[in-house]
Amino acid sequence: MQYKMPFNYLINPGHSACAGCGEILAMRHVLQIAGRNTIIANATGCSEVTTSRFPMSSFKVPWIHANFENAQAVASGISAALRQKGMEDQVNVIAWGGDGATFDIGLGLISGSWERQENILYVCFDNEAYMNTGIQASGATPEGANTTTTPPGKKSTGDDNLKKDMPAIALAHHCVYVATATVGNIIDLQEKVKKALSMKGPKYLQILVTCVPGWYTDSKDTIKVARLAQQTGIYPIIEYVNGELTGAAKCPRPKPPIEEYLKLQGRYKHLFKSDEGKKVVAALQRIAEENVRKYGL
Ligand SMILES: Cc1ncc(C[n+]2csc(CCOP(=O)(O)OP(=O)(O)O)c2C)c(N)n1
Ligand SMILES: [Mg+2]
Repeated sequence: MQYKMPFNYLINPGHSACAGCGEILAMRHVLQIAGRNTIIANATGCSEVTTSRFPMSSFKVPWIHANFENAQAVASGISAALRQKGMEDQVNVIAWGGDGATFDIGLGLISGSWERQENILYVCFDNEAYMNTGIQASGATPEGANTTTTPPGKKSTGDDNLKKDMPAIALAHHCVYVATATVGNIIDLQEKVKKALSMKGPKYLQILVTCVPGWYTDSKDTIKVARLAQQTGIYPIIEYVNGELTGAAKCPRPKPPIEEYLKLQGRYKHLFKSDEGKKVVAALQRIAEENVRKYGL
């Protein structure tokens, strides 16, 4: 039986994402801007398993399951087929996936496609860990975060690796458009999707998406936490067109201290309980200050 839905989203409700999931919110807005003439190749992760449980799908556009590592390679094939049919300018090709799929597992195939300068928008939903499989640390996990593979304890303050600078990796591949956004500013996110899709060539958009169970946040704080990531300077919101910095979201004055961001998230709770932990808080504050200096925030 078909129900008549009272809304017109290209991702229907009825998916199984958590209440307060930042990722599903970002996906919905990317797709609303991209519109119906879009084909999506989706890397395995929460974005996929919450929306496409057989035999159902939340998507109202052509959507293809890819493996964890090869969404961009699937998109390469779609893009080549469209070129062959002379339809390249009529259809948006988007590959998307989580930070694990992007920063780590799929990076080789993303790199090859970028090298070939293919006309694809790659969107990374960055929730800073492998959430779908139970909160394992990825290359996007920030220093100090508690994940199931970086648990804090007597000799550990959580993850002790620095977050990879993925936008810099995209820039090194001469992507025509490279930007970051958060679910804390949907208008900015939408404008970036619009701009990216107006350009021909490889595009990279990285969206910070709050994860309620993985960050141990309250569902009601999803937007607030994402905004604080930008406002504290820890997650710089930047935009590059043809390699030139064209946008950088300014921090408010006075800038909120990093503690305001960290204290809303259980994944950083242990940092406030030991001297070693407080050193990590200070290190994160220094990273935020360095971002402010580097991008003029
Ligand atoms: C080659 C391979 N390794 C591991 C997995 C198991 N796996 C599926 S999704 C996933 C985690 C996804 O993390 P991320 O890309 O960050 O997306 P999120 O779920 O956090 O949105 C893992 C480890 C897999 N499907 N294929
Ligand atoms: Mg993830």
